[in-house]
Amino acid sequence: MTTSSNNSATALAHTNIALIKYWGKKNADLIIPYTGSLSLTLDQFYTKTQVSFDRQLEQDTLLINEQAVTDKSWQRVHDFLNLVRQQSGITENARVISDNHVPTAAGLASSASAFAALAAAASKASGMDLNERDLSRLARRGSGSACRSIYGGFVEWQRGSDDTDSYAVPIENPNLKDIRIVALTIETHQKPISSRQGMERSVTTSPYYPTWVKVVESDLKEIKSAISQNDFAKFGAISEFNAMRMHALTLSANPDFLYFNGMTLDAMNEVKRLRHAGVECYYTVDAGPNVKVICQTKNVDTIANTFSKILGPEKVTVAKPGPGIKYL
Ligand code: 2P0
Repeated sequence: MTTSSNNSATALAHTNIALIKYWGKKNADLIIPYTGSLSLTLDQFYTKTQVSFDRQLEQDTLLINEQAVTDKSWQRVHDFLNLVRQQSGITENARVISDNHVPTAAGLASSASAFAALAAAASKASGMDLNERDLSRLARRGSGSACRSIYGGFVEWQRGSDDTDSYAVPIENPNLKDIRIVALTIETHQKPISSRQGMERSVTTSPYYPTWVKVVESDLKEIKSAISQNDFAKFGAISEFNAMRMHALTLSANPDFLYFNGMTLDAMNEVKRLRHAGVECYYTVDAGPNVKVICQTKNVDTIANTFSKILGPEKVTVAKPGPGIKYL
């Protein structure tokens, strides 16, 4: 008979920032996207999760940063564990202990690192020995962007068409190595509309959605060529306009919605001002008001200092490319 200690595993996953955004599901149950996407895994921000299957537990339990969680986050984790139980044949409930080193203040989403770490720890604790591709497929079922956090560096999520062929792959031998992301905290409050709801509304009501699906195809192709040619200007420009194309899907939805606030626009203008002054940098924005500045090492101090003066140094975090999943 197995004991709980044999059914325990701990994994660590870093978060990622999308340069070509994922925005819209073709299949919401399986989380199959309409388009591919491309991201950079970041070094500083990660989630460490321990999963222990234990037959003495009456239900799954979830502790995040030492706080017991029983709300809809618990439900989402419970649903995910059911999937792991179904795939592995294990029947025990699980104790999940998660430490999130993705400060809300950094304005980065934690669901990518959270579900990547959960997928790795839960699958291992259940006795499954998944390869990276199958781990990416499993993480995708928790949160789409999590499938990219299995790998370090530049990662492409190939949209595929069903559960078997929708997974992330690392970009092999990228020539574009000298990348830094300066994460700016504009606001730490919960967003008014979740990514999940926002995507669905964009898909079902924006008249521009079919065009988005078309342009992402070419944006992906072009950004991969910029990465292989070490063309930072092209890389930054594509990242910036792809993000704006995504946000155009919120403005054109019905009812419309917007993740930016006034400070988001100010920060975007400041990035443009710096760029015109010869400090090469570009912006990207996810489903929230926070701005991430894309730059190279040579300009990172100038950019971080400029925004530290505007926002305060505690609102400015510099990140580098980070590693893929690790078991502890
Ligand atoms: C991305 N975002 O590619 C895009 C860009 C936000 C903006 O993936 O519904 O938490 O769990 O699959 O992955 C955020 O959405 O969504 C996201 P679900 P997820 O990173």
